[in-house]
Amino acid sequence: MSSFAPESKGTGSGGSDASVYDADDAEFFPGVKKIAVDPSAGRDNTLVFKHYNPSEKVHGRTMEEWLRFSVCFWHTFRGTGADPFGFPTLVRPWDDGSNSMANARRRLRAAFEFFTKLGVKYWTFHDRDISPEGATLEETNRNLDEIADLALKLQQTTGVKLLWATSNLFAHPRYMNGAASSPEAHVFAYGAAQVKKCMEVAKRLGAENFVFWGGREGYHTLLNTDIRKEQNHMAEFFRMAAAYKKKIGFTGTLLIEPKPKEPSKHQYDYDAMTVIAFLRTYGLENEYKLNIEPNHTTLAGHGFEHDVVMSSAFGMLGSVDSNTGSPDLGWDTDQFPMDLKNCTQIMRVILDQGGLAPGGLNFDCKVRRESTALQDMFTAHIGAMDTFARALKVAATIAEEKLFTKHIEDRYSSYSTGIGLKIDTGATSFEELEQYILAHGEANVNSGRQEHYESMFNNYM
Ligand code: XLS
Ligand code: CA
Ligand code: CA
Repeated sequence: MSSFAPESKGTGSGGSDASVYDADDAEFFPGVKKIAVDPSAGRDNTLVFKHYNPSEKVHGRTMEEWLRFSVCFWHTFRGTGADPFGFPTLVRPWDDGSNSMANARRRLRAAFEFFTKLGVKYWTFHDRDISPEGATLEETNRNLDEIADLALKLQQTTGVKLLWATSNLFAHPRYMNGAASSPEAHVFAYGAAQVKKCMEVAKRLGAENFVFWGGREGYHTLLNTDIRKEQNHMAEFFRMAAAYKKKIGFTGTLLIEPKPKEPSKHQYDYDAMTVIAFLRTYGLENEYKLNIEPNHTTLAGHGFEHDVVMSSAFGMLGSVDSNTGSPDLGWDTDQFPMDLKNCTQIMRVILDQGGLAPGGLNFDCKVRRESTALQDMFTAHIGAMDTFARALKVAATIAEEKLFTKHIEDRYSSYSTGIGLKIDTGATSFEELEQYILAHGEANVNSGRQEHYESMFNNYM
């Protein structure tokens, strides 16, 4: 691979000549060829795959089939590196910083070149990151339709598919008090109209899923909030979305993405079990599954893989926003997942449930604001894809050797016979259990052997 164009490196004042990228044959990442697979490449070459080989078979399927990687549009093509303390640092030569339709088209064409060179088969977007909001809903919808036409054309020429679309119901000031949980009905209606249109576009682009993330569906103070009314309204919103999906014949899976806080102080979709309880409370559990983001799981005070394990155990794991937080920070840093042990825990669940399709591993991640070179966009994704490829292989070995399975079976074996089997199958009562203890006396409790299991897990790395 040759080097990138000089203007792509580092910060700068940004593309006053962005229109050169309007030409049909414009290349956005000059010098980058399709990323190669080369396990023998040097350790300091982070622009090749050393482990991810899409056609390689692992545990009965190709890596591409197990991993179903997706690039998100918002961080990778709309992220600027701005933070509450600093101005944008990620200046892309094709992006003139404006909200024009020409800029939206350039970003989209750059994105599809990126997906293709990286070798990823899926992408994801929010309606408002691919096309600008207009002065009225009619104008906004026209913009979205025009960009969706281009997206469809780019999908057809590259073969890249849409993993999921979602509506941004949190950035516009109208949503400051929430959308589906807004105290104002007019705002609720606006959110519904926006999702209706986005779902139509998702259908047109063949989206395999549709995500709802409710960053502003929560509260900042209970002093002004009717929490039961707000959640009743959210349930109505989700009921109407499921009904509209059926009405238009959209076949994608509807997914709710939990997060405990940020930007709301308390978000109603707190974590996997909260969302599952919400869905069951309102009779929506057959219409929705969950999109789990490990960074959000850790913000909820759980371990990295907790929500993936929980939602899968209850048949509700639909897709994964594969990213990570920083264990030493308490907010949503959306970093690329580079930790082999963490990713192995995720892949064990995915293997155990027989795959994630129609969901996937969506990189809801952003390069650090200090990672300003265009090639950082590639190395970040390649590094995470290689980590997941290794994790898949380790998880496959764990599944095939069945050591953990056997240990866990042994640990619960007292439920396979006698009184244990009766408990397990719901065939006993408090009276009978009391008689059992009177007859058998004190319990003899076994060691949990946590360190043994941790060492065993280490032995696979
Ligand atoms: C924000 C969420 C968001 C959803 C899509 O924290 O991760 O990006 O994935 O709206
Ligand atoms: Ca996410
Ligand atoms: Ca996040």
